[in-house]
Amino acid sequence: DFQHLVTQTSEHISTITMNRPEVLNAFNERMLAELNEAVAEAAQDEDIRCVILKGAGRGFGSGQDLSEFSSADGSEEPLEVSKHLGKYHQLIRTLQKMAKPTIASVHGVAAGISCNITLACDLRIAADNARFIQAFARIGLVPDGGGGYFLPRLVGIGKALEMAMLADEVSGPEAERLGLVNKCVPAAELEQATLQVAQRLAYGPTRAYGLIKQLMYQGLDSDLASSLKLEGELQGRAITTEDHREAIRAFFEKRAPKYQGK
Ligand code: T3D
Repeated sequence: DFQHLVTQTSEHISTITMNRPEVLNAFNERMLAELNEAVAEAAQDEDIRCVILKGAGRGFGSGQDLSEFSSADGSEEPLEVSKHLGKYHQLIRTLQKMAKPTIASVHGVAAGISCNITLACDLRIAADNARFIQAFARIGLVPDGGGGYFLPRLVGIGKALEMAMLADEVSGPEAERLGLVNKCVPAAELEQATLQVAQRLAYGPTRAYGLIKQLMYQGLDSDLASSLKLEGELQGRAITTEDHREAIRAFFEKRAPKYQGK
């Protein structure tokens, strides 16, 4: 049983809600451990074909709980920090590697590492009241949780440096203009808008989505020759899936395909 998360699964969609609203869902050690567990479970479960990550209460998340900060007890050894960070890194890697789509549904504040966890999801849907803050420089730190990797790739190096150094808030509409989020909707419509996208994905060709993730994320770090080689390998796998065969049958039968995620 989770103390700081609410998880719910229906129609192949797992919704994981961070639930420490009194501190804007700041990460204490327990919530981080629970999120690692919940995300790993969702990654393994073949019945789950899409994962939504969101926050309870007033916002998505306020980053590391400052009362449990590595330096709060005076221990500032680099090893201590890396031990702590390692658990965030595990989360980021699981989100990126899981062979199914992930969506961050963001309302209110997404600060510090909470902001960067949204960047590690495949899609971001934001409410117009969203506030993305690279809060790290405000407390003399560098963006962690994959911020140095995802942020410049999403918004370009100039904007990434501005967000990281000035640490100003970026609103939902501005985040949409920057390409930081896929879509910005009125706050009252966020839940429905997220669900609509999640449902499309959850009833889509899940195996292909997993391979698409691999192709795109590996493509970020490779040259054209390597990417073309990888695409050949992955297409070889996609073409043998039951969902691909079903799509071809459906095309000739002039009907919508019924994907099983197999
Ligand atoms: O080794 C390592 O761990 C390195 C890892 C680093 C990862 C990081 O994430 S570093 C960045 C950590 N986060 C921050 O620095 C953000 C701190 N919070 C804020 O700047 C503001 O709270 C916000 C801009 C996020 C939101 O402002 P606002 O005015 O909407 O809300 P608020 O009133 O400041 O916060 C509401 C409550 O949540 C408040 O408690 P209270 O006064 O009602 O009892 C506030 O203290 C609490 N809270 C907010 N953020 C955190 C927090 N408590 C603990 N940790 C927080 N991060």
